[in-house]
Amino acid sequence: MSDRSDAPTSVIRLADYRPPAWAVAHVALEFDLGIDRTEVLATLELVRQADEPIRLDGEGLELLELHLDGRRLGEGEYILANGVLEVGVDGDRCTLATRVAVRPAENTAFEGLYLSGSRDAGFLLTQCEAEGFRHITFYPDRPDVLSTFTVTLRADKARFPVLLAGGNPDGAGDLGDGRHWARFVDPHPKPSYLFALVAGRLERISRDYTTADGRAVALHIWAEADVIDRCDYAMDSLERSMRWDEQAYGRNYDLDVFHVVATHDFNMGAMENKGLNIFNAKYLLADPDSSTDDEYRHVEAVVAHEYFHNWSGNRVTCRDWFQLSLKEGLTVFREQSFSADMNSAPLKRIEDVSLLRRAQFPEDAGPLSHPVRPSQYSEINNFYTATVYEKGAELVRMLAGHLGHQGFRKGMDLYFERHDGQAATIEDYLGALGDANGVDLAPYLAWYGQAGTPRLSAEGRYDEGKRRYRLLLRQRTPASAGQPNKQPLPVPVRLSLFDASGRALPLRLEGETQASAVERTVVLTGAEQAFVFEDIDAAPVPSLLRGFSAPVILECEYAPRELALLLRHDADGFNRWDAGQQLAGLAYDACRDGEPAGAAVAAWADALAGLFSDAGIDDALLAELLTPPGEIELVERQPERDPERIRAARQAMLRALASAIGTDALRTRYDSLRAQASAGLDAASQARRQLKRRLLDLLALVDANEGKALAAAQYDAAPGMTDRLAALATLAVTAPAAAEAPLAHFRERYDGNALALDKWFALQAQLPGDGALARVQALERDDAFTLKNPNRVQALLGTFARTNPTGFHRADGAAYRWLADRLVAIDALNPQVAARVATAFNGWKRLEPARREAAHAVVAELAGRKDLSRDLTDILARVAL
Ligand code: 0A1
Ligand code: ZN
Repeated sequence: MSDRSDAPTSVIRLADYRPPAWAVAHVALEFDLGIDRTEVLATLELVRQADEPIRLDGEGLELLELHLDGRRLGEGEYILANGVLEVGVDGDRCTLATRVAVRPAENTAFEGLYLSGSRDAGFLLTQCEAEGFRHITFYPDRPDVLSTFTVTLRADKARFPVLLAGGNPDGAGDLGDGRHWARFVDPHPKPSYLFALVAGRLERISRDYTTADGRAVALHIWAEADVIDRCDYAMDSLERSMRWDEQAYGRNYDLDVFHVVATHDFNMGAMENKGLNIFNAKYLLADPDSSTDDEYRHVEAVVAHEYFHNWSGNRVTCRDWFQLSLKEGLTVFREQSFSADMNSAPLKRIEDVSLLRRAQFPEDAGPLSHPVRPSQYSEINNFYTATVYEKGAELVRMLAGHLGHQGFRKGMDLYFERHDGQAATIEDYLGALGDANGVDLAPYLAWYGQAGTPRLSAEGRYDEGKRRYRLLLRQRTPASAGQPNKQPLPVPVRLSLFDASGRALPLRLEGETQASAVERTVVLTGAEQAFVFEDIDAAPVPSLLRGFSAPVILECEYAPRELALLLRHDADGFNRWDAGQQLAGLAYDACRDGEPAGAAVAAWADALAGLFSDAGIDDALLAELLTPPGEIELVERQPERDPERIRAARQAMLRALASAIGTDALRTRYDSLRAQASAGLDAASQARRQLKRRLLDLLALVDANEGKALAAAQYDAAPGMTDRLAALATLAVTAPAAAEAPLAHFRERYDGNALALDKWFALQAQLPGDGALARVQALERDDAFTLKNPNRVQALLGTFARTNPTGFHRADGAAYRWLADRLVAIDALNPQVAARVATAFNGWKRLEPARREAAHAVVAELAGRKDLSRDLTDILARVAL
């Protein structure tokens, strides 16, 4: 567990980076595994790099023995203090061996070696990123120390029949005393954070795979017996990922075996340990009866993400944790491209940008704002953020856009070739991409160092006499903590111009002899720049930032009819949707200001009503178009946040939409979709379910009685989880009393299915209104609730605090006080989870005064405590600022 905050917390700075004083040429690890006590013998072959003593990190370890070149060292021959073991050595090479004991069953923080599940039936596993390895043995626990590993596991054969570690198998056998052993050798040098082992009673599914370069690989997915039949989709996803990485990036897998393991006890989504990926069961298991369509897509995406790390992260790793986005932003981008290829590309883009706006923009606008490459941290676990991951992926996307498809591939090839087996930096990455293409990408480095979301303003002026259209682009990034003055960044703006009939115009910039295309990218490099387009016959409507070509907030004063035109005609699926979102924003403003019959509302609702009857539009895209920005994104549209008002205005605009389409039309379409209901996973079936859900919500909003009847019937007849959960959610919002029986039915039907129960908790945690807190408190008393399981905590507390604005931000502050109390309790068990839930306080400064005061009192009180973990203290200290 992390230090309590009364221990001195130190700030780590990028500027202080120094290469390691000792390298590890090889490490041999021997484990004698037990649930209560495990002994670890680590033999390190060390090679001097600088004139300094050997310093090894170690936390919570009981040191049993220490040997230097075969000689046991006594006290006085080493120093052990503040989590560092220091040994002075004369020569340039030595062998240092430590034997330590650790206590897996007591490890509730799930960092290092821990127990998943019960003492009797559970299994042992490890989590080492970012600094978990130091909880297993003494080691230079930093990503720029790469070594080959030999790992020997010994354990009771009946209790731990399966023994796994990363690398190729290198022998196994009986020890004769009821115990057995297995050895693994990993020939690829890796840092300690990629080490993993798993031991226990697990079942497996397997598949043979042959790489493009001819290597036979055994793929194994391991899970506990009761869920092993839910791993097939993950196996299919793994195979698709491996093939795709060969084709898209020329990357082959590089060991003889690849293991994937599912656990219900995991702090994050999954972990890319070399040759032994470990997954939160939430992102590995899938079956139609208990998983939604969204969850299937997430399984595919996370399996791909972890697999892609084998090159972007493992073969080329990070020099230090400031470079985290080097592997995470790049791997998210690779996964996004893969998912776009496997599914609908525009829908994937819409999903990813929505996530960026919902999670990263608010993070970047509040006190936790930080650059994609932070310059300092006090707890690295708190930097696995939407900024490092999602904004980081957007930066890679801009670089890829700048170089073009082939140029980017050439650059990636050079990056992997040049830095294979190394720990690299963002500069190395930009250098390789640039060198392969003969261009200088250094200007993009500023994106990595500057926090905050740039505002891009666009102003068009048409000159009828000269038949010219002048587009003036300006950028400005608001000040953020520690960065009062921001510099201009290179902002690629992909654009088209549309005439009044919705035709995209050929584009010729001033000074050019010929129009090149109807879409092109201009790059704004300074604070402001004008782009003049020639031969334009009438004032055009610009479609800007197509495909979301840069992670900025666009400020452009469109008339509602201009957005309606884009919504109807834009060929860029993303921008078409985004025009609808912008128009919805205007409609929302009108509803908030008490004008639900205003022109903007009519423009939005009528445009969508027109699309609704357009047979050519895809069901899934239509479902997205019919969904205005959520309550959390809408917060950005007012200076002070009052969740009740936001919700009421959003509901009013949805009613206007339903009446513009007409309830008869909604009902007819809903009925026809219901008649086609199936459990099929094909895109068309998924799209129908998504649209059906939107229609059910709209119908229920207009007529609660009808909504109640339809939702209840849909729940009873649902062929799979997507329809079932959607019906239950609508019912619970529309007719709480009528939802009681189905909720109880669901609870009983899925008793023992942890992931389905998480959805049951999460659904109820989202129900709006004053009764929300009492409901959540009652759910805490359910037998299935526990603060020890991260998924359960996220499902109930995390969902409530992050996605239930009217419930969490109730005016009397009671939910803030309750959450503070729980944070203290969670922190004593699992600091990482407590810290993540605490980020829900991020936006407190933007609340209206009464709520702001209540939130501040709670945050300040918590931040002043001295008995909390470093993880939680770090978040609170920054949020309280
Ligand atoms: N590298 C993993 C995510 C991860 C990060 C930290 C963890 O423990 C603190 C665990 C997993 C990924 O990107 O999938
Ligand atoms: Zn990752």
